[in-house]
Amino acid sequence: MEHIQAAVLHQFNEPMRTEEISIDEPHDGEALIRVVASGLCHSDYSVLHGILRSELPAVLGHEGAGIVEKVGPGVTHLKPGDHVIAVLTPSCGHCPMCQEESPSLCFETFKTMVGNTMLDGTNRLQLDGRSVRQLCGIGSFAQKAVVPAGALIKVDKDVPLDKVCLIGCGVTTGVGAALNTAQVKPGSSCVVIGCGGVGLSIIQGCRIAGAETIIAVEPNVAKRDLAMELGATHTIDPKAEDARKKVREITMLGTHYAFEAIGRIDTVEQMWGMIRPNGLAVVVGVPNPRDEVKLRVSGFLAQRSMKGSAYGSAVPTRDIPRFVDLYRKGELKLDALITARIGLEQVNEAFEAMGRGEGARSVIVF
Ligand code: PAD
Ligand code: ZN
Repeated sequence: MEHIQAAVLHQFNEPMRTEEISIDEPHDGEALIRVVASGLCHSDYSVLHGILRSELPAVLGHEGAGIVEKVGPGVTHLKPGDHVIAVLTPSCGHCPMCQEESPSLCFETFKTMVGNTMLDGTNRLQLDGRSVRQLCGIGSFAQKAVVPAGALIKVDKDVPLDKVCLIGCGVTTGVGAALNTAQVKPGSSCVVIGCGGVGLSIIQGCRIAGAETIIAVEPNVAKRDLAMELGATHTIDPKAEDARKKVREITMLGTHYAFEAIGRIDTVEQMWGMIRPNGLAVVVGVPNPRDEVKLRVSGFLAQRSMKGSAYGSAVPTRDIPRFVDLYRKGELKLDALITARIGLEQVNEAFEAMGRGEGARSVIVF
């Protein structure tokens, strides 16, 4: 057991406290990593505010990259010194979803993402004798983390971990939603509602797929500009204009694809009126999971469809190296997504800025 600094959430809607906690050795099928960098995602924000629930105390953070320090028994694909990106699915390989090659829906994810524990239901972090949860089985707002080894994907040592950490969640969620979930076709039209780290990654995925029209809907002007830089062809300020009407003006029939990347019910419902007959609306944002959406049935009669996207329908062993490669080729722009680099003790301020809709991605660099 050793001692590390971590940002610990004790109460919903209260700031996290940066304090010393203890971390155990990795158990069977786990690895201990030194966290090099971690992005801040809106899903952390939702836990912070009790919209997504977790047992507390907990260490949040699930968009991390680091260096392996120790591996537990039975781990053969990693060794100390390996550079890794932590991903949102442990890809157990034997549940029905993994067998169907849908590891983003791996049954074990319910332990790591809902329970915020390791796969055996326990945790490797303690504070004053109490067990501390790790968000998504990761908990990257800490100097070190024990993570299920299946959720660690090795990357080459020359890729900057303080950039590719974004591939751990937001980028894979966004690019994957366009390339895997929607399978955006060349020449098609897309609208993306919400241009934070996830929405801007969807825009990049649509551009990489060869979409001709990419409309970004976002109230923050700096992020509308960033959307244009990253591949959008049009932008809409939903505070100044009726976004649905404007999408219809640009595309006549509506778009082939729409993506919601905020996590609001009203914008999920709004997408339905933005897509054309045969169009596909993709729910990427995560509202309160108990909420319900209302869709007019006429949309179904025109063969419109709506589907969800979990972690960009990613197959991490295939997609993480693919996205790292796209970054290296300059096709996937990560540097532009990072609007602040911060220390662990600035994590609360950075989430306040996220709450105000400012900045694309903040990254904690250890
Ligand atoms: P973010 O807070 O960085 O970005 C949200 C953006 O939406 C901000 O730029 C806001 O300004 C903008 N916005 C707010 N209101 C409106 C509006 N009415 N119309 C248009 N834009 C608006 O969040 P993020 O990019 O980190 O995450 C976005 C969502 O994706 C969030 O709900 C998060 O929980 C979810 C997510 N889903 C998965 C998944 O697997 N499906 C994974 C990771 C994150
Ligand atoms: Zn996330």
